[in-house]
Amino acid sequence: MGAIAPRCVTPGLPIRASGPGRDDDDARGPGNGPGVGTIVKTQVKTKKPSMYRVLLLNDDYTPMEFVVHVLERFFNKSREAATEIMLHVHHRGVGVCGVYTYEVAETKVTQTIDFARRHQHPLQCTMEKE
Ligand code: TYC
Repeated sequence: MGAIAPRCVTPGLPIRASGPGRDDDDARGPGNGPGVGTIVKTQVKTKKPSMYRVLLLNDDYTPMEFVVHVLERFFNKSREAATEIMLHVHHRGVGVCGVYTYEVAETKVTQTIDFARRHQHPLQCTMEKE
């Protein structure tokens, strides 16, 4: 099958088909005669992904320095930002490490909990829809 050469058209304006085998007749509006159709622009619908907050929970046993390290390592925080988040969690009980799409958030939660377990710390991490 031969490819159809693209034409330069203005959406909404009548276009006259040329030659045999024309196929523009089916979207005729008032005033469009034979061989004249109206280009209808196809709506391309895009959806923004849902975003999820990753939360760190306080506990009495995980060392502060370990929490700072987790925030640097898995959440790409600077030492200063990591320390601020860690202290917020220490004082308030819970804090946001970052906001991500579902699969990224899930990965970070798993990485954090696994890493804490391997170091025998009870640090807990969870996620919630924004
Ligand atoms: N509360 C812990 C301590 O006093 C420190 C800590 C901070 C633990 C944040 C967990 O998510 C956490 N050693």
